[in-house]
Amino acid sequence: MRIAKFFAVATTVALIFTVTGTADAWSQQQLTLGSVVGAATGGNSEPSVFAFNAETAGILTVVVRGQGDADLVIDVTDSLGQQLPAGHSDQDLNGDSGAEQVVVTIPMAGDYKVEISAWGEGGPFDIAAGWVSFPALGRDPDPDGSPADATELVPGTPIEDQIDGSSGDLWDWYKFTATEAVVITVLTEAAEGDLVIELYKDGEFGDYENRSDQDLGGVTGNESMTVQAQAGTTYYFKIAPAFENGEAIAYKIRVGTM
Ligand SMILES: [Ca+2]
Ligand SMILES: [Ca+2]
Ligand SMILES: [Ca+2]
Repeated sequence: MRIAKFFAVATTVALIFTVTGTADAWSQQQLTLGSVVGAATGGNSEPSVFAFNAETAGILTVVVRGQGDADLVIDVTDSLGQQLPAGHSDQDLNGDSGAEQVVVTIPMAGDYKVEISAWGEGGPFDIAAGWVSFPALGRDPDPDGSPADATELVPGTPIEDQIDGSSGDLWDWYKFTATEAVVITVLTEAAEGDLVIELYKDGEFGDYENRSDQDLGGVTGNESMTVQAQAGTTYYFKIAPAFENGEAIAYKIRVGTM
């Protein structure tokens, strides 16, 4: 009996250590709904991360108020770290750099993250969140709306596609796997609409490595991105509208290597 109890305690302790050890950031806990909770964030690279599981589509509200001078930022992302539309707040409400809030449409059931980070030094804050289940807001996953579903780019094979925010097609993901060390260039052309290309490293889909909004030749949809690719590495390219206004943008994308 005593031995069994000891093992139960030992297992629990082991589980706690396991969970702590695999947390993907400075701290991670479940997002508390309906009440104010105290927490703290480290600097910019040590966010406080709250996990949220949505069982339906709906509306998530997150309110943060700093307890000190920290300049806080809210980011609401999907499980891969992609920021959701309207999921970013660094508004410094009423001139208070620690006062942030968002109202985010959660488009489908799944795991999401709320990250509270800080510019410069972190500090303590209060966080409150509210959830309204709203299944009618749900939509099917966009076929290339996630890096996990990125279309492979092949030299010599241009692809014609479009973005249409009004139908939930907010952006398109592409990828290129370098089999040897090469220089790869990705180009977009669009007769109308303003596009950007963002470059991401595999597994780090929250912050881009590089971004093109050069409007080549004065054409707002014409962009290029050049990468010194390493052998065996996959590079991800997100084609997105420069402005979240829901405008449909038809474009052509191609990749070249040298
Ligand atoms: Ca702020
Ligand atoms: Ca898309
Ligand atoms: Ca552009």
